[in-house]
Amino acid sequence: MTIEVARILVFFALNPFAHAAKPKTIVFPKDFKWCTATAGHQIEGNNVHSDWWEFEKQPGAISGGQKSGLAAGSYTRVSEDIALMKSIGANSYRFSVEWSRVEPKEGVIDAAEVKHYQDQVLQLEAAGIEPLITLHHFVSPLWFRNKGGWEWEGAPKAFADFARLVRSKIAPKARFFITINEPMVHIMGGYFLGNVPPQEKRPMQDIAPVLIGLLKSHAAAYAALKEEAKKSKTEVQVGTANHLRLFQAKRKLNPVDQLTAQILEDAWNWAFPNALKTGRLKMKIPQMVSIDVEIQGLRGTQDYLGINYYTRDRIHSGAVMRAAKGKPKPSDGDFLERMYSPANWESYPDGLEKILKQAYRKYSLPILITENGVDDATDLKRQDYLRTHVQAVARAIDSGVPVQSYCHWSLLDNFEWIHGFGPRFGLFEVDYSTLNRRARPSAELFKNFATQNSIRR
Ligand code: IFM
Repeated sequence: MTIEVARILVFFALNPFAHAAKPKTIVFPKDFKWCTATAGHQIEGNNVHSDWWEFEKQPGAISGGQKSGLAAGSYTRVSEDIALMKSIGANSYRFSVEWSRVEPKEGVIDAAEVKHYQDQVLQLEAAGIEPLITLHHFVSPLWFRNKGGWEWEGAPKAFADFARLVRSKIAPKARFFITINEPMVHIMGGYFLGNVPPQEKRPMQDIAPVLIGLLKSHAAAYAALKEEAKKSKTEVQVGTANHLRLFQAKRKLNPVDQLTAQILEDAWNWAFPNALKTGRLKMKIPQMVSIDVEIQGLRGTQDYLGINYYTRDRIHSGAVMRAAKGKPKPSDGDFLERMYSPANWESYPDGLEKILKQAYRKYSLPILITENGVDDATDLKRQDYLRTHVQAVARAIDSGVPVQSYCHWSLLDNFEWIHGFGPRFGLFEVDYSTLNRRARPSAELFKNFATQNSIRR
């Protein structure tokens, strides 16, 4: 480089007006995936062989005594839902294959259900929509839960067999798989808070065997998917979808709040993907949990990092301590409850940009945004939420983070777990009395981004 060229470069780098010359539009990579996301139990209906179906029968399990029932009726509306995706320019769809439908009893495969999902995959492929397939999205077959779930010694093999079947019989060309959705949400809800199946309230230290079983099952499914792909000389990318939150000190300069935020971030956000990177599960929250264990076959079992991002948490150390002891003050707002209540989630798009950059620094892996969205029946908040979060993704990409896809949660309104049908996450509204779908204005906005493959900053 000549001195003259270097001088010009330095001039532009330092010149405060150089920003004005920056393009106002960020273009996404040409093979970027614009995706919508759902999960079987939340949309299909009649998931009768699952632990959630059983759980919902208990009075008080779900807000207002609701049940998933027909959900959004998607099981019988596959073509209609694919047409909705097509109408908004989506070129990828994240959905789950319900294990309890395909294997309603241990070792018994339901051929009609296999065919159902095969058809769904074929229809997606014919529509030019790439499947991103989740194998476990909070829901297990009832028989699996009764055997002991992730703690059952047969869990890794059973889950790997299911993974193998999905790749070989249902989606032999699918390139992207998510083994487990939101492992930390799943485990904390089911085994610490105890408000979802299997409804256990254990001391935090005693979640260790479940986490270990889950990690072993993930590793076994990863290996099975890779083997299947190798047999058919195809490629497959496998990872997990992690619910990552931005943890920040509530009192910015308070060192105890800062430390608490850091401890929670390490345990909640990173312990799981770190384990997939290193093969070692390490989790430490003083006086609550201390795990440090090596897991065979786990190291290097993520080809990309899947991120579900919704919000940030402002951490007040006192409130966290009280919540952990189960004695929150009314003024605290229960920190853990809040994590499970989408109605209270703050829109904080800068958090997504920060998390993307941080995740890339940590793992140097491609990133898939596997969920992002907001509960909003009016759609007024959603339009702003969608625009500002896609802008945050664009900024991250512009600064060099290899984000490959953006999945909006959700394609359509659906059964939001313990909150029932109250929350509305859909780009398409569902009228639950008719199961008719209607586009919200955000659907048009999504379409603009997807078809132009760009956004104004
Ligand atoms: O609906 C859920 C989804 O199942 C997992 N991630 C968060 C979403 C909104 O709460």
